[in-house]
This record gives sequence, structure tokens and C-alpha cells, in this order.
Amino acid sequence: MNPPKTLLISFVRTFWHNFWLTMMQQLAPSDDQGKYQRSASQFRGTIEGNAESGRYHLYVGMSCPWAHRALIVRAIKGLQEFIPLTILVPNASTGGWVFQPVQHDCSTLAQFYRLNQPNYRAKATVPLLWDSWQKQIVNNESSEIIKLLNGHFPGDLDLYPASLEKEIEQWNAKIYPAINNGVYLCGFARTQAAYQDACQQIFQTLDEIELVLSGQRYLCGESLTLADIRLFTTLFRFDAVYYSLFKCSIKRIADYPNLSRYLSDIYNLPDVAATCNLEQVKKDYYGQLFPLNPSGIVPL
Ligand SMILES: N[C@@H](CCC(=O)N[C@@H](CS)C(=O)NCC(=O)O)C(=O)O
Repeated sequence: MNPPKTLLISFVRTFWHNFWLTMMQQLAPSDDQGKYQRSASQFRGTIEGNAESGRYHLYVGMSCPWAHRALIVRAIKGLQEFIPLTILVPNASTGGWVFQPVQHDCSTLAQFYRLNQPNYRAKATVPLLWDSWQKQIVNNESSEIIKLLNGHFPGDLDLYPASLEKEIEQWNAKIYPAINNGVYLCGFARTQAAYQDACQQIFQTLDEIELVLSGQRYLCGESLTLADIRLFTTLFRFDAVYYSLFKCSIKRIADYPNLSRYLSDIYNLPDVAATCNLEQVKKDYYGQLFPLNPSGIVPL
């Protein structure tokens, strides 16, 4: 005999909500206002002088917007031969990154982190820059890895020129909280108020950038900088993932003519498209972020 519908609904709602809260606490801890709290990256090392070919190894996942930053800088500076790359894949049942095939005798990225630092207990995140000569992790913070790739590796293209440093940092200070992390603040919000705050911030900032891009090609004028790469990786995922899964749903990037043009300009730069895989992005986000999408269904 089936339970009465009202009982079923009230039981499942309570049960489901509590499970959602428990899983979100693991996936995305929040403050007491329900706002997602991202933890700081732990490895913040640098590179002295010029990097040697083959010495520094990059670990990424194709769906990750933070890792995508490093992949793009490596690609547009033509460092594919200079910096070996390992692409990890997410494991749907455990929610962590795994090596396929096994590397350094590790099947998971978490094991690799602990091989380098046995007491490491924080998240095993990508991107990760590893020194294969010293056998140690250099850095796991994307905003710093892209500066290292730009400044210590060969190539004429300078994405962080001294003349634009101040302007780039001003953009970063606006775009990281409102957009790069803003989409996560929206998607991982635990309360309506936290969600609304984040969502409004995203679209106010997109409106502002839309206006700036009506008069110039990139954020800092006519030349591409690290600020553009940081914005691009979020915009690239926006309509397919953040708009729906994270409820960043006031507008799509496709509704902004200048942002759309900007997105396509960067996508069409040599070697950038090869770093972009929207099908993988959708599969990983909709498949991995279980508390936000329990059915695991990936939208068309
Ligand atoms: N602050 C880090 C964030 C990196 C990050 O959160 N990466 C995610 C993938 S998008 C990750 O590896 N998460 C693994 C996990 O949560 O276990 C950076 O910018 O490098």
C-alpha cells in the first residue's frame, strides 16, 4: 500500500532537504548567512629565474574554470612542449579527481597531494603546478600559476605587462568576487538572500563590462591580458552551466552583444579552442555536483 501523497511529500521534502544540507556542507561550506566560503589554496610557491623545459608539470581537469586559465596561458604562449600536461578526470562516486592511467603510483589526485605533503587534509584541487626535478608542488592557486607561466617561461607574448598591471589588478578585484567566484556564490548559496545578493552582483558587473566592451576589444584596451583570461573561462561556461545549474539566470551571455563578441574573439585566438570542451564541462558539472542535480541528467 502506498503512503498518502501528503505524507510522502512532507517526508521526502524534510529528508531530502536535510541530505542536501549535509552534502552541501561537505561540498561547499557556508557562513551563518548561507554564503559559500571558498577555502584558500595552500601551496603558494614561486619559480626563481627562467623555468627549464620539461621541469614544471601542469595537472588540470578540462571542466574546471580555474585550471582552464592555466591551460589557456600555456596554449597561447606556445608552451605545450615546454610544460608537460596531465589531464585528470572526476570520479562520479567519490567526487574527486583521478589519474587515468595511474601516475606516480597514485590513482587519485588526493594521494598525489599527500605524496608531496603527507599531512595534507585540504581539498585536492586543480590546477596544480609541480616541480618534477625537486619532486614537489610549486603552487595550486590558478591566479598565481598563470602569472608564473607568463613571467618565467619563454615567449614574447606578455599577458601581464608592467604598464597595465594596475588596471589588470583592478579588473581582477572586481571580476573574482562578482563573477569567477560569484557564480559559485550563486550556485552554492544556502539561503534565498545569499543567492539573490550573488546573482545581482553578477549581472551588475556583467552590465558594466558590456558597456566597457562597447568601446574596446579587451578589458584593458586592445591587448589581451591575464584579466581577460580569468573572465573568459567563466563566460565560456556561463550559458551552458551557470545559467541553469547555478541559477545565474537573469540573462545569458548570448543576450549581451559585446560580451558575446568578446567571448568569440578569445575563443578564436590561435590554440584557445583546443583548450575548450563544453560537452565535458556539462558532463562534469551536471554529473559531479550531485546535491544540485540529483538525477545526474545532463541538459541538451
Ligand atoms: N582557488 C583555486 C580553486 C581551484 C578549484 O576549486 N578547483 C576545483 C575544480 S573547478 C577542484 O579541483 N575541486 C576539487 C574538490 O573540490 O575536491 C584556484 O583558483 O586554483
